[in-house]
Amino acid sequence: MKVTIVIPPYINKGYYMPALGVYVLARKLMDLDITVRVVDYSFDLMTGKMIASSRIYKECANDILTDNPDAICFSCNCMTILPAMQISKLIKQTMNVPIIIGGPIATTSADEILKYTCVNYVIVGEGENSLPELILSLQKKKFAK
Ligand code: B12
Repeated sequence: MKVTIVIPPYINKGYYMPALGVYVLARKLMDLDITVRVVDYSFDLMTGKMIASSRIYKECANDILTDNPDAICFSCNCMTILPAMQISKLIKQTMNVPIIIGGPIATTSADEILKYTCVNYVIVGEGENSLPELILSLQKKKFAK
């Protein structure tokens, strides 16, 4: 099972720190022998590896799909949820892979996020227990509610 966790692109050059929650979740999944890739497009924007342009969401979608993940998780706040939705729509045009949204905005606005048809699951609150449970359910093809 290959899982990609995505930090969407958000430009705020002087205001970046690694997302602790994402790495905690990655570790939890890796402890279950799940292969995890973390991509941080906010970091890539800050360092200049990625350039802000009208093609940025397409570039992110293509990059996420390079290793053919079995599930894609987005860690989102109020600034990164819309980039995540743009990227998810492009991903779904290419591949029907489960898309899971978590992070502070998932906790405050789960019902709104579920209105996007490109989203399969929203996890509310801390993800240490619920994300591994969901990924294991997907692995066993027992779809969680
Ligand atoms: C430290 C911090 C920062 C730091 C580091 C941010 C970072 N990279 O994580 C800095 C100063 C850079 C920052 C910036 C911003 N922040 Co800030 N920040 C915080 C703060 C104080 C703590 C975050 C933290 O580390 N928590 C501890 C970790 C372990 O928890 P966590 O990140 O939330 O992750 C857990 C869950 O959210 C969940 N989860 C997270 N991702 C995922 C993904 C999946 C798939 C799943 C299932 C679960 C899941 O599981 C994780 C483990 O339990 C919170 C307030 C708070 N008390 O939480 C605000 C907070 C997250 N920030 C907020 C905001 C608005 C911002 C900015 C947008 C501000 C701005 N205008 O620029 C920027 C965004 C930067 C970016 N690139 O996205 C808001 C978000 C509100 C919302 N509803 O979205 C918060 C909640 C503060 C608030 N009350 O307004 N922030």
